[in-house]
Amino acid sequence: MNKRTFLRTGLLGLGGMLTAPLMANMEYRMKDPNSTGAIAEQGKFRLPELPYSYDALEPHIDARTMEIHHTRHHQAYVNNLNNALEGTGSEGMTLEAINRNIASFSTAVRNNGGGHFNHNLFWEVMSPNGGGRPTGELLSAINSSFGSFEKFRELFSGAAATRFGSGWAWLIADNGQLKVTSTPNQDNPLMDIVPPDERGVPILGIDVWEHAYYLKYQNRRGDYISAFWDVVDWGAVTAKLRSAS
Ligand code: MN3
Repeated sequence: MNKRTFLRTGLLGLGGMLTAPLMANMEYRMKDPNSTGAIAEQGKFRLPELPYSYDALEPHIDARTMEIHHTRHHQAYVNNLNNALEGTGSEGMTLEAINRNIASFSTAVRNNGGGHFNHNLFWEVMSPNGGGRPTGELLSAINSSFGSFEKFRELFSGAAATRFGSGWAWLIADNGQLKVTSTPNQDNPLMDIVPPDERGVPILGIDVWEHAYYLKYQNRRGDYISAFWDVVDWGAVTAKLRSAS
């Protein structure tokens, strides 16, 4: 019996004892099984395991960067988020719900809750079998929103290159329409503090903090952005587009 089967069986066994918020969490987990770390277990968020090894994205993203990024940076966001949420009465809220209602939380929750959500997404949209071009419904949506894949790629790379300092560039889904946006620090397009026309469900994101590329690329952010396209998992992005609509 794997963990998910156990959770589902346990859910049936508990029957009417479950509260509504917990039911909502379970629903979310089953609908989006990729979002490991998105549900607090025993009141604590946790670092998800990567679905590939640290050296899997070589030569595009090096193993040492991946290991430090995951075990130090992402782990720190998780730890700081758990500390910052203590006593806020947020038990039972998903990571997504916290991000959508970030205006009602502290700056520490904004920075670290954003950091945890953003890195979960980042690991999920990359793969050693990535790269190439999107197909099917994702390609159709890109074509209808941007004109062509090449035009989208240019816009996204430009947003990533011109984000001053630390932050992220995003492809977001907003009522069936796709948009390219960027946010500073660990903000993201789910957050209610982002201007309404830049808000939406992120389906692809690139981390342009220096910690994401400095060991291999030093100050050459453009080279890192070019390399990112070779590891994008278009299947994962398509799945996120589906669950966004
Ligand atoms: Mn990072």
